[in-house]
Amino acid sequence: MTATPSSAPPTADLLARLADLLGPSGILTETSDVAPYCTDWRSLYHGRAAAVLRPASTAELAQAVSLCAAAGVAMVPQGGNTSMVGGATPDESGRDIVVCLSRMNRVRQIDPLDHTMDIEAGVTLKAAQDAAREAGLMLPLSISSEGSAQIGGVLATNAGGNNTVRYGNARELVLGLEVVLPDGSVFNGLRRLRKDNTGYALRQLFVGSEGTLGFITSAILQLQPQPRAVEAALCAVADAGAALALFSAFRAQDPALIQAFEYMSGAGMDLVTRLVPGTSLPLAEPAPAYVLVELATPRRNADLRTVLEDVLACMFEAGTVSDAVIAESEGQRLALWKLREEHAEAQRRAGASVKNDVSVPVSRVPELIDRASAACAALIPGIRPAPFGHIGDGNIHFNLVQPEGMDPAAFLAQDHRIMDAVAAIVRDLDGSFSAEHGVGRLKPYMMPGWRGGAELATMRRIKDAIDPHGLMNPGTLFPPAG
Ligand code: 2HG
Ligand code: ZN
Repeated sequence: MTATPSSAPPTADLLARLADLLGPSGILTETSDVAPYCTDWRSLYHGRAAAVLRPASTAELAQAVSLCAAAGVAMVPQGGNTSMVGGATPDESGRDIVVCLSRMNRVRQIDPLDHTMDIEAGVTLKAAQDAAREAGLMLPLSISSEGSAQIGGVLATNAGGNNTVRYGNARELVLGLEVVLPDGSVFNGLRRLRKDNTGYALRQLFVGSEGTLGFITSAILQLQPQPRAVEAALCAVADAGAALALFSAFRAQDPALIQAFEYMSGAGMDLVTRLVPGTSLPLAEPAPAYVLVELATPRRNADLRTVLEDVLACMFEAGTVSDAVIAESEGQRLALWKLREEHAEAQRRAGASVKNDVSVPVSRVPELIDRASAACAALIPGIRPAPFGHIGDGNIHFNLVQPEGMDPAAFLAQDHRIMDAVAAIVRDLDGSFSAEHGVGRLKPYMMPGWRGGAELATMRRIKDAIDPHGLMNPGTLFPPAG
């Protein structure tokens, strides 16, 4: 069933019934209204859709899904449309219906004793973080697209990001989940229990399922205490090996203090400071590579600054760090983060780029960067590797910017060659071809080689059991069965 989605085009009668059910704010059918939902933000995919549904409640969504399922119409869940892999874009058939939960955007409750947040799928991650902060707590999930990304999509893709090193991926934050299943029935697992050993942890099946098993409509998320002290530093290092030596030094001091540990190449930083207005390097001179480290603690009277300075002093002495700047104010801390968060935007401004969101065991990151840089240079002379990312988790965005002056389309036409060359090295290092961005429509072709055999077969059996007619997000995650 996963191979050949046998979906039907929606009839005028179905669209009329959906319009009756959802009201004028709940459905878009004009081509110009639907168009923005048919392209991903990277502009890799340009699909078509018969309509966009915007239900206002779980009950409305459940009824709409029942109608679509009875009519055999395929549905594409879309949150903030920030997928890196085209995971929320309809195909070109024009038969799919896009479903957005942005009207379901309430933070229903924050429990200060349970440290939980009861939240609907359409809330942006940024709004969820703000709500937690206002309640004196912290939602410890942070990604570059948090201003647009919505909780439903963040959970459906098991987002990672800058704080995974301390708090885990989105998966680790989910205590409970409500899901509308592909037949319109509702799985209400909105429990806030830390201990609940009553069979399969179904919620975890939907986290990371990329919209192929149902619609996540709301969740109970685990919160953390709000940090009282935060310290951030940008450090100049020679390479990824030195970055890992610095990581080890902070871990040896106190792993519980490390809130983020991010790597940036000199080439990537150079693109940011040249192409993104309002950025500049706060160090005396450019370095081959950089680390942005952030320490945080909720403890009163914690002297984080001394911890940071002590570790950096040792690392200066050892020659691991050649220069560093510590943020002296919240404004400076945000300016350091801007240098990191603008990497994707700077690369977009530099022309076409090919992204490899890969992970390897942390210890093997230096080898990954060296070998993949050499392999890509041999493939396309002048190609510009700009690796950066969550080195503390072994997750590097091994992105490659087109050679100066090359036709962007000619560069992108080589994307599979580039991705395959990097993937071969990642495989050799026991890594993964997608650490946090997922599979989407871009990478299903890699699934048989990496997850084939019993693993992919089991995923297909789960898909077929929950979505027997292949109506949920067709073309995503699964390759055509051969
Ligand atoms: C990040 O860490 C995102 O900033 C995006 O995962 C990375 O542009 C990218 O490849
Ligand atoms: Zn990332």
